[in-house]
Amino acid sequence: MHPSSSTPSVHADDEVSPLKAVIVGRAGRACFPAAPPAMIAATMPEAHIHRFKPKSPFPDNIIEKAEAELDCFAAILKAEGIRVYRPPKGIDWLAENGYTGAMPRDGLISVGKTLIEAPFAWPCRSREIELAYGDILKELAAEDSHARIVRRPEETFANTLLDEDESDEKGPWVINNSRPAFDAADFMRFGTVILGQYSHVTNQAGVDYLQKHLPEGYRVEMLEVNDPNAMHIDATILPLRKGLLVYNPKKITEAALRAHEVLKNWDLRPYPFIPQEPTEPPLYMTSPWLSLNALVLDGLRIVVEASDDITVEWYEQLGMTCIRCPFKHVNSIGGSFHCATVDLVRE
Ligand code: DAV
Repeated sequence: MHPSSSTPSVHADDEVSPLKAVIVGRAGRACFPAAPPAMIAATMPEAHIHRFKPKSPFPDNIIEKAEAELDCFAAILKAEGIRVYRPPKGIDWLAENGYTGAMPRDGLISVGKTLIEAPFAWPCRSREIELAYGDILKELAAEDSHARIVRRPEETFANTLLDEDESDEKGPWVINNSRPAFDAADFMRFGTVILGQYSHVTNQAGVDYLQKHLPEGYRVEMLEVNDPNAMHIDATILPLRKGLLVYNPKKITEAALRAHEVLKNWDLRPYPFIPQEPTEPPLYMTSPWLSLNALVLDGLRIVVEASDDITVEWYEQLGMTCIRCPFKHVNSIGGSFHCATVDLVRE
């Protein structure tokens, strides 16, 4: 865990260069995140909406298996020579009225040598990074004097995002613009351009906040996405290597992607299948498009859900080598390999 003084603790400028250091989440005593009914209705699968209330833990057997899958994933990454940081075991999210520590991608984004904590829109997630990742953030700062860690400021805890009287400019989203809000998973790095989407958890003030904290010379550009339930871009687009990106054609068009100079000459491939809803365990929080929520190790190799044969075959046709890892129970509680990680260093 202790890089030499010459190795950075944070330095990532894209999603595909060789991964050298990463955070892998832990589930802990994970619970359905409670949020206002309008937020849940806008973002969560209809069949499970009734579970998103306070003190509603995920089933024990699912959490137990999810934890084992996360450990297996971390072991795969370590065996590849990647430095892996993990949060403490057994955090009681039930007692904290929180969600889980398994999805750190939503709450942290590295850009260059800066690591930014997201001002979550969901109040139940407001202390998630502090509780699960506070010590890791301190360690990263201690290891590398060039790392800049931007913690979530107090003013972003204000609980005004769903207030009616502030919501004139809300547009299609349930949140207003009364304070900065974004989830880090609504953004991806493409060199000095950060592509993102507005969503039910990301507002203009949040985009402005992110832009303000980016290193000099970096800028945010917003994608035109067709997704009335938008929350996180990482099941909509997936860069496989420099110059090749796959996307969900139900949510974004090739033209919308190519409109951004940074993707102008890229090979852009629509995912050619309709991903199927698994029967067990249920996808409590997401669509089956998690096939696009994979983790690229280096532009050649990619970690994919062990049973997802059609996706593995397709990625291999596109020139990737797939590393299979079982992850269905992590999927069940809200995400896949991209969600469960934070890239800290990509060479
Ligand atoms: O398609 O349900 C999941 C994104 C997870 N970060 C979806 C989006």
